[in-house]
Amino acid sequence: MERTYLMIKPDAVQRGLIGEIVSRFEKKGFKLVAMKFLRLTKEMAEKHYAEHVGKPFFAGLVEYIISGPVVAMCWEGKDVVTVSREMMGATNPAKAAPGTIRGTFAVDIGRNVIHGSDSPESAERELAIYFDSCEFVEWDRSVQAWIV
Ligand code: FUP
Repeated sequence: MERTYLMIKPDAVQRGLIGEIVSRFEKKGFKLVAMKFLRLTKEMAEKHYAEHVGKPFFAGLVEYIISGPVVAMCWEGKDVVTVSREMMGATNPAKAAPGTIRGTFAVDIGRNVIHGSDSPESAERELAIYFDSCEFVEWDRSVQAWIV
């Protein structure tokens, strides 16, 4: 089954949005298989955002992502990479559709509430930054019975 890496960013944690965001993915029918509350080190942040090294927003992005704790999660399910990005809305919250997570809770691209992997390959790379293989929990969600 496909997996993705989702991260509730420091602005959302500060604003008390953890429950609201987790709830959306639970209700959709995805399965939580790993979860951790942590503050990123600068090294982790630079590894996570390696593709953006050298871009004008890189320093500010790293500063923001290490500014407070985040919720690191692995979610599993059918087409979870694509569907979770649809649920998140566009990277720039000003362009995110109403009702999406960013469309509902954010206005600034530099404070956009949540991260989600953009491909299954990115998901595996990112998950390895945050989790050891023994931290992924195997369990059954009864909801899976009605997903065909
Ligand atoms: P996403 O795949 O949605 O995480 O978006 P990107 O990989 O393109 O960007 C990563 C993060 O960099 C975004 F969450 C927001 C931030 N960013 C900026 O702050 N300014 C920009 O111009 C582009 C991205």
